[in-house]
Amino acid sequence: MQNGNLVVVKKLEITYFNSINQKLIKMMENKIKGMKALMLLAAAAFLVSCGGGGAGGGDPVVDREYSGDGDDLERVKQEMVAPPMVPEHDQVAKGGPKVVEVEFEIQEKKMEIAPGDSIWAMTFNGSVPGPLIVVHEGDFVELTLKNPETNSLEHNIDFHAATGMMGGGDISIVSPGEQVTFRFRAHRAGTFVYHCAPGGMMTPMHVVSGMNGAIMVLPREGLKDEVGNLVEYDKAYYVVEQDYYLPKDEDGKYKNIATANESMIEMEKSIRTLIPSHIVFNGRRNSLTGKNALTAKVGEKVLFISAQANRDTRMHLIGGHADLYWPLGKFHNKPYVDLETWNIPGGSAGAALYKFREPGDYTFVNHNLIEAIAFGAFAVVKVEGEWDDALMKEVSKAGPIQN
Ligand SMILES: [Cu+2]
Repeated sequence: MQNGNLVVVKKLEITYFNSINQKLIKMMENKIKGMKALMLLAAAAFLVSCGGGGAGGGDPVVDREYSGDGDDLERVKQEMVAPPMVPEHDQVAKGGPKVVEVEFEIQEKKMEIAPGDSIWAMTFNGSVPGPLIVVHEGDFVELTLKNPETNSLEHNIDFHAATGMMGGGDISIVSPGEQVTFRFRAHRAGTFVYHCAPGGMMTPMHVVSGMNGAIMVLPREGLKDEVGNLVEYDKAYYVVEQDYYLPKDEDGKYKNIATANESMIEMEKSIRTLIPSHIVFNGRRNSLTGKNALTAKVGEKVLFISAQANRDTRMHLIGGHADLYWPLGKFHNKPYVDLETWNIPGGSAGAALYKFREPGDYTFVNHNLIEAIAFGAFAVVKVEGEWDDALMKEVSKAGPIQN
């Protein structure tokens, strides 16, 4: 019996261990299958992310090569318009790459930036920011920069969208009475800052005197949403934050400065505080409010192109969102969705798209609310259309508390 029992026990043990082993083997197989599936999923996700965000038709960014200097390409002239407007352009490129001719005239001028406060501004084409340039990936930008002899300082331009020669800064230095022309290939898609960079302390001083702006390089096939479909905007606005550092006199009042040269001497001290006196949108406080407010209609998709050439900022549309925000303004990155606030690091430009769904006044702010309200970094978007209860409904108006 004992032997028999032993045999039975052994048999049972063996059967038991076999079944355990089989279970283990099954689990291992399932795990491997699962891992294989996960690996396949990850590979698919990687390919999708490349497809949605891969640059230049899937070529790895670091392997891209270029040929031709643009000499034989079709030429078109782009008429510059003052901010917040953007120049006429196609969202999807028609035909092959072109040379897009752009002309900037540098204007040094006294400019009021808040009631009673003025700065000796340095500008491209007379506005702060300078005008937005819009081209397509692969186009060449051919800029003619004119420095009239009525100006008193040397200037140039550094395009963050350009490659080499300090973004063009080294080959675009112009003294009063001179002009210069250079060309660069816009070979990276996205929104990019440009600014004056004459060297040394002159660089930050010219930038915080208003000499900055942005260029938008659209993918030739247009913008893609988060699932890779073409997304077209109904209108675009160009809203740029500017920090100013107005020098003060012994009484703490802003100095009334007579010349651009004097402004540079005074500002060398005030910018070192790192504390702006004014932070505004499009050059001056209330430049985009009241009768100058931005406008849109319910159902319209609006592209907001923003920039800050010097400090970090954070854009926020009170009562709205960004449906799409291309990370750091670069269109071959898959757009983020559903944003409340989007960052613009100093020295960069950003792009966000929003479809307005309710009418009303939306305040577009730098969501450091102190910088928005106390310093002036805000704009207003007036939106017309029908109210939609599906998104918000006023259930009862404010009244006495009911028990
Ligand atoms: Cu300059």
